[in-house]
This record gives sequence, structure tokens and C-alpha cells, in this order.
Amino acid sequence: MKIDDKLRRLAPPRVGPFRPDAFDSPLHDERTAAWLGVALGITFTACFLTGLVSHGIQHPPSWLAWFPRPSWIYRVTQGIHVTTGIASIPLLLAKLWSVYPRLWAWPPLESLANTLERLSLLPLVGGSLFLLFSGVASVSRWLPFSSSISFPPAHYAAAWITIGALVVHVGAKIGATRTALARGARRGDGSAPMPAAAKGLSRRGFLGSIAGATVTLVAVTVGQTLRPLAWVGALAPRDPRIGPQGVPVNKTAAQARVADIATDPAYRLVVEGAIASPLVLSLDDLRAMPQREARLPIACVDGWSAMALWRGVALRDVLAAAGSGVEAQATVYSMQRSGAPYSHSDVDAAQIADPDTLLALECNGEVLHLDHGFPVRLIGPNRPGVQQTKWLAKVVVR
Ligand SMILES: Nc1nc2c(c(=O)[nH]1)N[C@H]1C(S)=C(S)[C@@H](COP(=O)(O)O)O[C@H]1N2
Ligand SMILES: [Mo]
Repeated sequence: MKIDDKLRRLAPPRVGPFRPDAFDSPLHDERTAAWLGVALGITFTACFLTGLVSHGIQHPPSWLAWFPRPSWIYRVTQGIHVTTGIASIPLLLAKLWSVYPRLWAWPPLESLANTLERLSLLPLVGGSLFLLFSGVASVSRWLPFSSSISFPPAHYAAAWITIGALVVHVGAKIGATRTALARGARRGDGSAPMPAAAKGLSRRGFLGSIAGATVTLVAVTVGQTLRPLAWVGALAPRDPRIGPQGVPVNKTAAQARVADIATDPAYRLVVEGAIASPLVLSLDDLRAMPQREARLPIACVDGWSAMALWRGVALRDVLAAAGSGVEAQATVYSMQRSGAPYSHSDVDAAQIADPDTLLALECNGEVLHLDHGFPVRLIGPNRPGVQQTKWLAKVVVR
């Protein structure tokens, strides 16, 4: 006798969650789960794709040259990444609540396909919860997950596991979802039609509340990147309007332990590497070179962003003065010794060719604030905030 036949003959235990009427709310039906599934499919896909963009820019494979224009692309993709992640929280909790009675489906294992589908829920649910929890913890700078060394690779690996499980899940459920959405109200267990006036919240009321919670959560957080909504950003980790020179600070000079060397009057910027001889520039030398202005955002990986007017020397002018070729790539190094990613960042040929890739000396009309990277910081169009290296000591041409 086949194993599933044996199981089927076992009478289900008639206790606790196995009682036939254990879950009589109509909100546990397939249609509620299907609508929430569609919404989660949209937010998870958008979140995954924008996450891939962010990972790709920061760890570029050899075939990927990230374009500097338009300068707002990363600001938008990363805003979408964090916003769709936040929007997924109420949707996922509602979905889990709606479907959890099925954990007690009887018999527990029916066929090979059904078993695999149920097993894929483990990485799907576990991965989703980990992604949302670690993401929120990271943007809130909660230490165990703050965007340090372990968060990005763990978050990235979990994203692939979760998306893999999601593909299996969607493949298994798409038929049932289509039918449930097409045919209208019916009880998920097929036993009885939904009563015309079911007690408690109606499906419409339930889905409406979840939609309302999702919109509210987005509204009170998206102000960290959407300036017009900054005033309602009660739960936003950052207020993009607050900070020295009107720009938030990610890490202060004191925290980075550079305050003393950054304010040393003997400061020199060294340009070295694949050039005939190193170029050593004082702050006055840099101020004497042609200055350029650019309106560019700081778009942090954490999802906040703020626009500012930057003024300084085009990186390509400095490289030209150092006698470097036009196809050069460069790495800029900070005085900060903490290691990657804050201690240095790469600037590829397309970024260098862009005249708005600046060694900035001023922000919003004032000498760069110490916490924004005085005396010199890199600022370039369409770069993730983490690559806008502050307190520059050295430019190495490659
Ligand atoms: N040397 C150094 N540069 C740095 C950082 C840092 O911690 N150290 N933080 C980066 C990050 S994550 C962001 S979002 C921007 C923030 O710039 P701001 O503090 O001037 O707003 O600086 C980037 N440059
Ligand atoms: Mo950042």
C-alpha cells in the first residue's frame, strides 16, 4: 500500500486546530489569500529587482558599467527597494494569518508535488521574515544588522533563497489563485458557501484594512526620500531636511575618527598610481582650479536621500592635471581606516568622464561641513551614498 493511502486512511485527530470548525472565519479562504498573494508578488518582485540593481552597482561584475545618467536613477531604485520592503510587512503578516490554518491540512502529505510545495514554504516564509526583519533593522541602524559587514551578504543570500522558493510557490499556486480570483466568494475548504452575512469582518473590510495599513506605513516612512512627504515621516528613520548644511549625516567625523587629520592645515590630496609622477595638492591648489557646481542627491542604501548643491573640482580635471589618460579608472581613499566600503570606492571611466563627478569642497554654498567630508569628498551622479566617499586623502589612478 502506498504511503499516502495509509495516511489518508488515518482519521484526522479531532482536537485543537484539527477540529473541522477550528477556523471558521471566511477570511481564511482562498480568495483572501489570493489577493494578498498578488499584492506580495508585486512588492517582492519590485523589491528583489531593485535590490539586484543596488548589489550590482556595489559589486559590479566585469560586464556591468553603471551609467552616471540620469543622476536620479539610484535614488529612485533604492527608494523603491526600501519602500516595497516596508509595504510587504503588513501584507505578509496578513497573508500568513490568512493561510496558517492550512498548516493543519489533513493528510499532512498527499503527493510528491504537494510535499515539495509544502516544504518550499519553509525557505519562503523563513526567508521573507528574515529579509523584512533584517532590512528594517538595518535601516533603523539596529546594531546587529546595521549595514556593516555581515548584513549585505546575508540579506543578499536570503533574497535568492526566498525568490527561488517564491518561484516554486507561484508555480504551484497560480492555477488555484486564478480560479479563486475568477470565481468569487467560496469557502477555501469547499465545504460550505460563504454565508451572505458572515459575522465579523467581511473580506472586503479585511483587505481594505490591510491596504489602509500598507498605505499608511508607506506614507509615514517614504518621506525619508520623498521630500514633499517628509513632514508626515513619523516612522522614517531619517528626515532628509535635518542635518548640517541641510543634508543628513550618515557618519560624523568623530565617529569615523578623522576629525584631527581632516582639520590639519597641512592637508594634502595625493594623486598617484598609473601616472608619470604623483601630484600633491593643497586645499588652496584645489580652490585655484576651475570650479564646477552640480545639483546631485546623496542616495543612501538605507533608503533616505537628500538633494544638495555641490561645488568643487571635476575629478577628470584633476586626473588630467596629473597627466592621466582619458580611459582611466580610479579608486578614491578616505582618511578613515575602517576598511571597505567606507574607506574607499571605485570610480569607473564613465563616471570620471562625467564633468559632475566632483571632488567637492562646498555644499549648499558653504565650505563642506566636517561631517560631510571636509576638506574634500567625492560626489558623483547616480552613485549609491555609500560610494560618495568623505574625507579624501588619496586618488589612485588605475
Ligand atoms: N569615509 C566615509 N565616507 C562615507 C561614509 C562613511 O561612513 N565614511 N558614509 C557613506 C554613506 S553610507 C553615505 S549615505 C554618505 C552620506 O553622506 P553625508 O554623511 O554627507 O550625508 O556618505 C558616504 N561616505
Ligand atoms: Mo549610506
